[in-house]
Amino acid sequence: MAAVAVLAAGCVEDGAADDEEATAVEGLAGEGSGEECTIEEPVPVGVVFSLTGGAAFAGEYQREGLELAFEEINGKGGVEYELVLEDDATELEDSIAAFEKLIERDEVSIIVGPTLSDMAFSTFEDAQQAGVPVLGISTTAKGIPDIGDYVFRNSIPEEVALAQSLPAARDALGLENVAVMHDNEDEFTSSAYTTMTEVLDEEGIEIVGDETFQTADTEFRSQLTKIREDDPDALVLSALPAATVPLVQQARELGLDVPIVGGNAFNSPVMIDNLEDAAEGLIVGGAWSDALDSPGNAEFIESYTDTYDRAPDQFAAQAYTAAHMIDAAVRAGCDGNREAIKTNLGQLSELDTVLGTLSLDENGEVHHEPVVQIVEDGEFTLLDG
Ligand code: 1QQ
Repeated sequence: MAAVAVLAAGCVEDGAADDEEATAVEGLAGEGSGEECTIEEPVPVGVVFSLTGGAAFAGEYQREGLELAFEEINGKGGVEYELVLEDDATELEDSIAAFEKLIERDEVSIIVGPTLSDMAFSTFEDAQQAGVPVLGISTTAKGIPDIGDYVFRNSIPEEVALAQSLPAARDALGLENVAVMHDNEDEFTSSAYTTMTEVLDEEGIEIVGDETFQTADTEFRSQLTKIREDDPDALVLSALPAATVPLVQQARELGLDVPIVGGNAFNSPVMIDNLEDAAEGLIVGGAWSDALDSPGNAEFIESYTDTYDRAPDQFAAQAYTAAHMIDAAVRAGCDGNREAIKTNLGQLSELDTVLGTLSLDENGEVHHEPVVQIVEDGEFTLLDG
């Protein structure tokens, strides 16, 4: 709350017609550059995660990863970041309200989140209209960066993850044909389904079964029975974890023992914890692995585990990376204002991060190497394709 008062006092209220100037805060424009940059006011960073509800499996890790990184960064001195955290409860209306609050009331310089693409398609549009930069860290659906020039993400799109994981799975398992199942209600899983069918087609893998369900479904036996009759070499699944857990359990119960291949949403310890033995052989494409030899990864895992008493996952790693990207952008111009962050975030190139060496292109899309993993003996292990 103190930050809000400071911000209001620091606002340039000269009645400028130009929105950029009207929202610029003098105390957020610093002196010096890079590691020597000092900024008087704390830089307000809005955060919208799904801390409760269906996507909390990711949201909690995201909160922890982001808070850890900003605590470490604040310790460096010169620039201080102040987080304003909102829970969207995995509900679209809550996500929209949280964005509105952060934009209008808290006057944050940038927003990190939301957790789901399902919400990002609306909330990023609002941020774009308001001229507030946003950094998605788990929004992987196709088309997110196209929303506008204030929209960035560090979460590799599902199409990149799948373009790597499906051929890797085919090579490792000798797949010739597969069945596909997807949640046709959620934006991300629907978008991933389209990508899956495209990649399968390109790779010459035949689709012998194709079934759908909805986000809140818990009963999948009728679709799985049909798929068992199709006798595929593997099941390719586009679902959020809440549906994936019962779906995989029911598949195994029905004797559908084929390998199951998925994307980003599967790269979570929730899968292994809930599925136990049924998780064996799951193949997941994604952005991060604890086995990655990326800059700072070992230190990140150690520091996270010491702080939270559990190991990080991909969602924590992407959140951790977001803080470092924001800090790099702020220090590049030594300016914590919205416009400066937008400009400098857009120029990030070859940044060393725990996800690997990462760049953003002119569209705000992220580029780094995806990873493919398989669950073996209850652990994610890198799969060499
Ligand atoms: C998206 C996703 C989800 C799996 C994040 C939790 O990738 O909604 O785009």
